[in-house]
Amino acid sequence: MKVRTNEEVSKALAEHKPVIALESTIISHGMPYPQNVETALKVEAIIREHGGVPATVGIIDGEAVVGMTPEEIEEFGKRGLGIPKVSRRDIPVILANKSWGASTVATTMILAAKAGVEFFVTGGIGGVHRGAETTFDISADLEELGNTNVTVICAGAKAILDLPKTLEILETKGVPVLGFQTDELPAFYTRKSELKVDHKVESYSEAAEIIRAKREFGLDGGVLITNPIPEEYSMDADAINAVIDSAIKEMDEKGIKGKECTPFLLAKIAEITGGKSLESNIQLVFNNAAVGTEIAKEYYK
Ligand code: PSU
Ligand code: MN
Repeated sequence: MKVRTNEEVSKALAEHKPVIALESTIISHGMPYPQNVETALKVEAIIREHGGVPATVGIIDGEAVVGMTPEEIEEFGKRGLGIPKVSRRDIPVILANKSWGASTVATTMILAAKAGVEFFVTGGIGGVHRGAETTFDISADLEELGNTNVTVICAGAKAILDLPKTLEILETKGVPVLGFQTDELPAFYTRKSELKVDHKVESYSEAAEIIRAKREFGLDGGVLITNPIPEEYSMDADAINAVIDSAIKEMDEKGIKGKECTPFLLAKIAEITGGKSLESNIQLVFNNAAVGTEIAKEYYK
């Protein structure tokens, strides 16, 4: 399969410079317009300031793209939920129909790996949903992390998920879960979850060495680096958990299922918190972009 990369990305890959993939579902389904576009463009700018090359990923007219133009990013943001959210299972239909598709974490990893991009920065990953013991709703992101050779830098996973079960699946799939300067799994809006990561990394170079060890040994699959939200933007745990509980209750009452769950919950949480959660969400992505690019720089040194 052909993946379209732009000139800047192709050149950086050939020269073993740090290229950082970014997902498009966070733009179309994760945030409202126009903050989604502003955030996506600012994240690209932060990556450049730190000496990396950003590559926003998605599917455009049936073409897999690793490195969108600002105009394409704007289009993803404007069309929002009008663009289908594309996880691994959806890729063939979108390619065959020559349509647009917003890449989830799973799909972004697939396209990044095909282009030869090792690093991918985002906000939060999908995981095991609460109640998965009856619904079987487990994000394809976890399967992808188990199989595909991409390092994902995120702020942990939202408490809309069952975090202990998410960690169990990651263990089963053989995914190292590293904490950047923390031994506790960050829970997206908050720095803490009372769950331990596999290993605390103290520095960018330590993280880079672990990724290199996995690649040199030929162990296929991803590496997950969890980076806590900066203290000044972190939310009160009890308050945000109450919001999450009520959002999940409304989702169940409305009978929302499957791929609609995560976008519904993200929008509901932003609505209930009056945009406060959105501000935290934006700031943690900025922070991940900075940390992810620094780790990538160490990796390519
Ligand atoms: N979690 C977030 N923000 C997001 C998502 C998850 O905090 O925007 C998006 C990502 O694209 C992720 C997807 O890959 O939702 C997971 O959806 P699902 O649970 O349907 O696999
Ligand atoms: Mn799901």
